[in-house]
Amino acid sequence: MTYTHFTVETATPSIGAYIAGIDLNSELPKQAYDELKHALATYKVIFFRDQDLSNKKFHELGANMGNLEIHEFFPQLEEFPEIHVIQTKGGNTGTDRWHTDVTFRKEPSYASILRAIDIPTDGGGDTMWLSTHAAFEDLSTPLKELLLQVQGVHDMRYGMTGYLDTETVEKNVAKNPPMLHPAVISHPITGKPHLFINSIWTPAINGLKREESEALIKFLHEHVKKPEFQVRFKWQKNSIAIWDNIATQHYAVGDYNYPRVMNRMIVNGTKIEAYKA
Ligand SMILES: O=C(O)CCC(=O)C(=O)O
Ligand SMILES: [Fe+2]
Repeated sequence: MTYTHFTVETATPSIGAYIAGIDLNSELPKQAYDELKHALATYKVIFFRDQDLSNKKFHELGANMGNLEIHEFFPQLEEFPEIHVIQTKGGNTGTDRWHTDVTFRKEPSYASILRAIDIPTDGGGDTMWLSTHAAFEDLSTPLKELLLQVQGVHDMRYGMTGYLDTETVEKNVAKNPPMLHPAVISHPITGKPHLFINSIWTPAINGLKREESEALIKFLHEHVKKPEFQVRFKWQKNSIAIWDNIATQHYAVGDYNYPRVMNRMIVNGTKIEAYKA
């Protein structure tokens, strides 16, 4: 596709693109957002620099990308409850693990929009993403064929234990019981296969013997870490990243000691279907 509302510079062959020549403060036609959605589906994560937006304009960006969710337990702006405030001090944040967000839901969120409000002054606090399509394509044919036949277990308790108190974990698990998703999903827009197993929420593969499941899960959690599948983004004030949640995994690098503040919006869920070879 030729983009008419902005320029695109590819970050890596697998994933990521820098979008420039667009001012998100201006009144943009629907076509500009259609192009952004196309770029998002193509590059899986898109990056913007120097977008000095009011909360209203930031919210407008989100609303134009899709239906926004209000998250159960993240603090939010009073005026725009869909804008969540994520404050972390580095170290053991819980998001310093490769993951796809909320895969314990039947319909995990489709996209996330993150903007830097206050970032470490001495470097640190980058975010990384990987393409679950590239990770799948890199596997051998027999292993691909096995994965196409099985489902992953997605369990909130697995991801939250050790990060939240037992009462909070159990309250949330009661509302979100463990869920099965195909180990390889078909992307709802591109139709491409994506590995759908992640290290925060997926403790097991259904249908295998326990030892087989443990060995394969361990292998897959390591496999996705290949640098060839990844991109790393260094934040600046007024940087924005939009990622396709179900086409990627991400990792918030915890190498800082600073009250890092981000705003986040989430575009609501999308139906997950198995990839049919
Ligand atoms: O803080 C970040 O860079 C990303 C944290 C994260 O995992 C998320 O926002 O879903
Ligand atoms: Fe996340």
